[in-house]
Amino acid sequence: MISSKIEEALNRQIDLEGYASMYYLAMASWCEANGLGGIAQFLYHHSDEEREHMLKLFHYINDRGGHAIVPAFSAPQKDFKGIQEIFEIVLSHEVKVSNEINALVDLCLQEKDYTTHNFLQWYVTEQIEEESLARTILDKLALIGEDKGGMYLFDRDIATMGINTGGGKGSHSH
Ligand code: OFO
Repeated sequence: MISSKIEEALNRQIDLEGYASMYYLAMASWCEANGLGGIAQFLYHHSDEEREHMLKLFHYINDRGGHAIVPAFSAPQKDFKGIQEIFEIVLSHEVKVSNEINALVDLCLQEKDYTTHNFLQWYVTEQIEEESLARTILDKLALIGEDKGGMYLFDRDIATMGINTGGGKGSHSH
């Protein structure tokens, strides 16, 4: 049985993971509408992964005697200046999620909830991967700069990059 304090905190995490899924979906749609099919594919996949992260929390809360709640999501922005802005938002959102996960881990120790602490380790590892993936992409974009040919190749290559490294290992282990 989880305490109501932990239940509330996990429900807040549901909100963050679900919002990430919606936000990445909005980004995917913008890319698809703007002829960036590869990046769109990567972001659609990333959005699916965030939904999986959210669902994992639903099952955990309910299995432990709590009640997982579907939050109201505010609509994410629909227009973006470009790819650079998109991946800057991705990185800053992932950093925020990592901080929240760390705070949750801390709360579990305070509350002596070692089961939830153990459950959260998967998220700790996942966040390291996600932050590093977003940083790698931003580094690549900085190298490409205004080079149209480079962007063409990037759009082609990133489609598979998402499948191989976008948390693939971790996300499918449950
Ligand atoms: Fe759920 O890993 Fe990103 O936010």
